[in-house]
Amino acid sequence: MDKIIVIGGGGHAKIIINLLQKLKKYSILGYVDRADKGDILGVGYLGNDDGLSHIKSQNPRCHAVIGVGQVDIKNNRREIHQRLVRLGFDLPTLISPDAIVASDVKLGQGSVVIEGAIIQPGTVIGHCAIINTGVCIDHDCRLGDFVHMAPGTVLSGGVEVGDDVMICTGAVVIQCRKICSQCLIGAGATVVDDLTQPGKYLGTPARIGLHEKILA
Ligand code: JB2
Repeated sequence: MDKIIVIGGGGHAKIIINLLQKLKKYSILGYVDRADKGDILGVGYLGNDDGLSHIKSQNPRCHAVIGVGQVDIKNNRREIHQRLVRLGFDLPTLISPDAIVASDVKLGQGSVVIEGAIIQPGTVIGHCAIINTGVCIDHDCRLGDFVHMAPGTVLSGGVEVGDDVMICTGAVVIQCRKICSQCLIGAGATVVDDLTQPGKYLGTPARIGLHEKILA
């Protein structure tokens, strides 16, 4: 069985470990974090990121998964990804056996699809995306890299989402709309227009946040 380590030891890491345990495809060596968070679902702490190079040299074919999640546009998932690639780790695509993913859907390296998510035919998703619990992505959507779709979010058919977009819990995007890179769609928001300017969009219909207007 291939070995894998989990980066991070918080809430998202717990979801990832649960998924790995269901997949029964990898032997989980442990998790790395800035601090020891104790055992997570029976998986132990391996130290901080300084030990990654040693772990890789001892386990040359070990894979890695980013278990650090995201609640804002700014996050360090890209840096973590770069560090892992530099050290030679491969990041597999992980799809929960309890998700429904159409056979022609394309998912980039390091993307994860969590329990209850549904992804319909024709959809293409970049690398290191989080398609979280109960997400619904309809046909022919295009999602960039490092997108996080939080639990219960919905994209209707033909939606395009750029890189580094965070769609917060329960938000909805109607069909064929385009969201540019570096946007955050607030919890429960409804996107009915194309969003062409990076920023935080809130409410129904989703409008750019007051803070972003002042800065613009
Ligand atoms: O560079 C890093 C690093 N940055 C943060 N390397 C390593 N090895 N670990 C890192 N961390 C660790 O990730 C932090 O020390 C912390 O233990 C963990 C983040 O945990 P937290 O529970 O705060 O957030 P999360 O990222 O696991 O989950 C957020 O995003 C998810 C998608 C939460 O808000 C969840 O509710 C959400 N579902």
